[in-house]
Amino acid sequence: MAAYSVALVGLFPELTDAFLGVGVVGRAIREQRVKCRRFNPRDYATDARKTVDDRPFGGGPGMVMMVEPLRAAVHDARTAVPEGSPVVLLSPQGERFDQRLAEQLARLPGLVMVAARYEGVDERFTASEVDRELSIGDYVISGGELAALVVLDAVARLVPGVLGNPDSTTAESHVDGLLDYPHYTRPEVEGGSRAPAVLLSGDHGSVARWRRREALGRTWQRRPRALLDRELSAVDRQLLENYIRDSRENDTETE
Ligand code: 9WO
Repeated sequence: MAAYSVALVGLFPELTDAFLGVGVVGRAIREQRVKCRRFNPRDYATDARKTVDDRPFGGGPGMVMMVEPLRAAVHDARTAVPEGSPVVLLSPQGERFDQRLAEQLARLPGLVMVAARYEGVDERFTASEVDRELSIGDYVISGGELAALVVLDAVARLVPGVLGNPDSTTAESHVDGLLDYPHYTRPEVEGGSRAPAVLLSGDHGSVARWRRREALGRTWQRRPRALLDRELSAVDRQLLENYIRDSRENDTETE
């Protein structure tokens, strides 16, 4: 299997080191299922001071990342990834990144991801070099590096062989549009609260039905829109009705 190739373009490559060394992503890199190279626009600055930013035309606070050092870094980054790997700018103005997009990106041979700093990049860089802009959510952070790592993590997990057991992807939040079910471990009673008896029953069918019911119920309570967007099977509808009935009974008991 060819490795999934990622090139990260940004001013603070050392920010990504700890993350790329640990856990599922760290192992994927050690096993060369995912390759990650970094390109620092500062290394491509042409003046003696290594300038990568300048004052915004029109005035105002802060600095803007200049086109040329970024463009030169992206050109080298492109040579490190296969043909057909898009250039992605992490940006609050971008399309919202979600599991569906992660699956779409994981089907490509690789990615170039550009992390901005300061007040952002010159719009002419975006227009000439960037294929798509992605946002991880509507909040202000100081730069694109953390967003690039979020995208890299979500995509790397979907690369074949990265998760040993393919089951463990499908059990998690969002993969089939549902939230995850609740988890419990020892002790059986914690602070007066007992873990659900069904999970200790050893009855795998009942455990699977209970988890499905909880996943449907929590999605209904916390992401009602996500349920409206999908067609439920007869079994799922039954499980959800059962959950809703139970939750209404519990409501009236505490009234
Ligand atoms: C500044 C600002 C000012 C007024 C109103 C909204 C505003 N948003 C921002 C802003 O997010 N500025 C960026 C912060 C400038 C470039 C560096 N920053 C950044 C954020 N890079 N990448 C992100 C980001 C955030 C969420 N998802 C992907 C990338």
